[in-house]
Amino acid sequence: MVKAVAVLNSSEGVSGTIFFTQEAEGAPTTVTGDISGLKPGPHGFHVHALGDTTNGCMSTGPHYNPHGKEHGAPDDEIRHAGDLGNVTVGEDGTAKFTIVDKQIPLIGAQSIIGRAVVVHADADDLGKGGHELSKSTGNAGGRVACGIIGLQG
Ligand SMILES: [Cu+2]
Ligand SMILES: [Zn+2]
Repeated sequence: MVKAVAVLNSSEGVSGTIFFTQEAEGAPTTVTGDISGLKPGPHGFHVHALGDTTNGCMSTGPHYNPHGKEHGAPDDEIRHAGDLGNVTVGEDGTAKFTIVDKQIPLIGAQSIIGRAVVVHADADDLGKGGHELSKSTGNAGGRVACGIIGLQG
């Protein structure tokens, strides 16, 4: 089994830790997260292409997209590999979630190790909002927190 972790950093008071596990090559990856300090409601949650935070979350690049597809929902055939949809934040400003996904391996050529997870200010419209940004970012607003995905022992 391969394990990874991302500790979220934020200039807007958001904190959290995201854990990733993959049992073997070709198996789905399980993502478990705990985030606090967000406004209640849905927030876009993605793997972005780069593990570069030299300019905060802005320098993590676009959504991880090794297959050159348009933005979509996690269950869509047409989606970026990094499209993990939304996490839902409760009235207390916290979210606890588990996501199982087949397009974000920790093992192999398309590993997400060294890339970044990003939490957005607003809901991801999953490509269906009709906004000019829907097919690229889901129009999910600013990048309020991010963390580099690193190997864990
Ligand atoms: Cu994003
Ligand atoms: Zn996307």
